[in-house]
Amino acid sequence: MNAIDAIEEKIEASERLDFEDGCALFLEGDLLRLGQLANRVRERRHGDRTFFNVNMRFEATNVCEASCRFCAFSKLEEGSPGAHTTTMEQAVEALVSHPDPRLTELHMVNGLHPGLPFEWYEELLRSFKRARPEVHLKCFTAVEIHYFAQKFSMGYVEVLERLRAAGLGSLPGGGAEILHPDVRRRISSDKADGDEYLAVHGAAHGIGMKTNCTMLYGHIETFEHRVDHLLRLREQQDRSGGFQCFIPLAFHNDNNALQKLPEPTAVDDLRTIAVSRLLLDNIDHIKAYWVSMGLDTAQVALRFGADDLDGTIVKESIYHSAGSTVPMGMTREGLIRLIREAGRIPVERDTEYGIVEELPAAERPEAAMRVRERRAEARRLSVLSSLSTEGAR
Ligand code: V47
Repeated sequence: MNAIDAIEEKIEASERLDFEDGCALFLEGDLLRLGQLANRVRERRHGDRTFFNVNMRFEATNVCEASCRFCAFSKLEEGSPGAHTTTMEQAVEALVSHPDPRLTELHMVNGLHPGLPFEWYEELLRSFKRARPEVHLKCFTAVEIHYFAQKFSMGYVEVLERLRAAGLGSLPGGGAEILHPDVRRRISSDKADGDEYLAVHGAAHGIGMKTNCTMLYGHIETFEHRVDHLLRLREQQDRSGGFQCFIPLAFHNDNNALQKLPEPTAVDDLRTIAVSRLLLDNIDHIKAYWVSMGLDTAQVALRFGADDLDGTIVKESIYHSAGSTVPMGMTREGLIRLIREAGRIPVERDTEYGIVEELPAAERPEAAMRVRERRAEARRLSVLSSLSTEGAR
């Protein structure tokens, strides 16, 4: 029996896969067979249901003390060209002027700004909540929480409790990069290390706060590092149980110190989604983040183990600074269409996977529009959405 046959038997018996299995899947697995296995597990959990949300991104500041080699978004110092820190008024305006009354989530990630007091972040959250109390605030990566704890001499739980009292709902998964110290030291040496990233999530789970987790792949790491990363997340989930969703993030190589490296291809994206679904047997959702892998690959990923596409976003900065050419945002209708054309059932969710609306499946998924027509439609819808955003300002 070859390695993949043995792994299939384990999957059929719902047995946990180990490090060697993970490496074999990356190195030996035929892509379509891998996709079938992951799809089986995905359908066991979720059937055809595929999740998305109406959300927006916001970055309060791109001033950052850390110097991650993959990052094209941060500016090291206040006052340097392109450095930006929001005012409270601008932040509230961005939320209030969001054109969609169905908005359920604000996802905020920031640089590690050396000059802002902790109270500034508390006031920012309170201002968001006053403006639109119904919107869930998924804000601050574990790296930011660790930075606050060090800078303001607090424990993780104290930081999280104070932010929660000001309106924080959950933590996004950013900042995981590659947890293995040999890689992390080389790409992001001056921020929370892998154990600290996991400890922040453990602290959040300990006080009943949900979080997501990520992996930045396709740069200097090996497949073994990826498997090691996934297993570290799985062990943390065994300990603390609060990860809702895993999001593999494909490296983008524009405007950063790693720009000589090629970017991962669609085959690598699909393989990574599939292996993640198979190894992470204790995390409910695998997200094909359409900004990171592109609309087309994200749609195919819905047959390779992914059950979530993330959301409408409106205006994304991290990937667009690093060369992404996907639209800045998608309309709700555009996401529904992508999901339906993959033959899946669109389910609009809130941040914590509460159901907002379960939509009917397409009547004839086999009559899907041709790819080019669909792309043109998605672009048209996203232009319409940016026009209506501007109109609302
Ligand atoms: O932490 C930065 C990554 C992350 C690059 O929790 C890059 O639902 C590729 O975490 N190429 C931020 N990746 C985004 C993120 C995220 C996205 C969507 C959903 C969720 C969620 C979380 O983006 C960073 C970093 O790992 N990143 N630069 C780059 N050049």
